[in-house]
Amino acid sequence: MSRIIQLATLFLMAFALPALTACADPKPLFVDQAWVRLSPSKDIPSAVYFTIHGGPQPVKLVSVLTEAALRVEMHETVTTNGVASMRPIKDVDVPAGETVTFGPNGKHLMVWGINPAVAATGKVEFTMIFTNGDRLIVDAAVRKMGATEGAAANDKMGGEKMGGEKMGGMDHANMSMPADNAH
Ligand SMILES: [Cu+2]
Repeated sequence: MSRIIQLATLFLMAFALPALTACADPKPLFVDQAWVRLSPSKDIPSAVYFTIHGGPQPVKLVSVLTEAALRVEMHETVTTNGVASMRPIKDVDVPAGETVTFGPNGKHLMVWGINPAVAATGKVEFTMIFTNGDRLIVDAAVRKMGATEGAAANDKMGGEKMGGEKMGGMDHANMSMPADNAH
């Protein structure tokens, strides 16, 4: 009987020890809550939002790649006098242990030419490259633009106002638009 208990104890230790070790490590750099606001037209780029959780050391996000689209750019929306304009950004600082949000009316990815066959699977895979050498594979959930999805997205963003549902007619090429239609 005592032998069985010993074995059981060994078993528990074998499973418990790795878990304890993992707890002692600082949290790694990771990305979650990634989603694509899929453009209804192939002439208008889609926007991608996500949250970066900083790891033990400060890094920069320097590049985002995907095989499922023609082009990806990192953008930042800045609102001045009620008019939002976007500019491409080269990299994004991710301080150690802090959260950086890519969200509506702020930083976002602008993605041109998402392969419709990939979008139809409900997710698009991105590779995010950081200055520490990390290459994180991130699946972004596809949401088509529309009232229902917009409301759901709103909930997920903590009720933050999103003006994006009406952006169908937006001309993205001039990189400037009313705040109401901003990303
Ligand atoms: Cu943009």
